[in-house]
Amino acid sequence: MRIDIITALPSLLESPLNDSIVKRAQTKGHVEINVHDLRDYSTDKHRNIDDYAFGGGAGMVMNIEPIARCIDKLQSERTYDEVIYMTPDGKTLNQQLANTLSIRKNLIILCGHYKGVDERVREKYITLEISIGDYVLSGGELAAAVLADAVIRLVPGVLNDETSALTDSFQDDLLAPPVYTRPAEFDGMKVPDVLISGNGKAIETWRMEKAMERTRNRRPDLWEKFNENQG
Ligand code: 6GU
Repeated sequence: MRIDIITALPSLLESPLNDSIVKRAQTKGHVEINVHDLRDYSTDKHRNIDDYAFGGGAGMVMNIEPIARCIDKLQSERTYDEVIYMTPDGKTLNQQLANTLSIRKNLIILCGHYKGVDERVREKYITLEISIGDYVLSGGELAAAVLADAVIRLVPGVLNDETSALTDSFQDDLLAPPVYTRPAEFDGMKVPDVLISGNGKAIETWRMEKAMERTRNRRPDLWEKFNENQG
């Protein structure tokens, strides 16, 4: 998979994409991430990428020209499955959307900033608009890092048995069960006996029960979905 991220603030994306699983995915060649500084595609000598909104009002609007030059160049080099715009009015990201995107080959992610991008960018280029939840961030960069992380860890080959996505919360509409490690007792608090029993079948049953209990208590909305899907 190849991801091209277009941003006016490339430094914001550096550390989230260069650590842990996302970094290993790149080192192992499962994913190639290219961050493009929108100012490099600016047409003016001050490297401006935004301007006042027609009709007035507070906040700057990102110009279409630098974005168009950047996307046109990328699309002349290869075909993209989606051109994604990160925006609070997009479709809310969930595990299902992350799964869908994880089997795509080439993605462009455009990070919005200030009051957003000129509407004509969305009309001409954008095929998918994504939000990461109902709250407002200063820009799309952190949202793009969240999206990239959620998608990349699902790319076939990125996770090993140890980090398997199969037991993640949400993967089957259930939250994950509690986990424990050594010591077996801390301050009088004991690890549940079943986990030390060596009885694989009993452990599996316990984890399923706890996952269901947790989902019922914390996320009645997910619990309903889970039960619908059990047929
Ligand atoms: Cl994608 N962008 C911004 N600016 N704020 C957000 C968001 C995106 N998703 C949730 N809040």
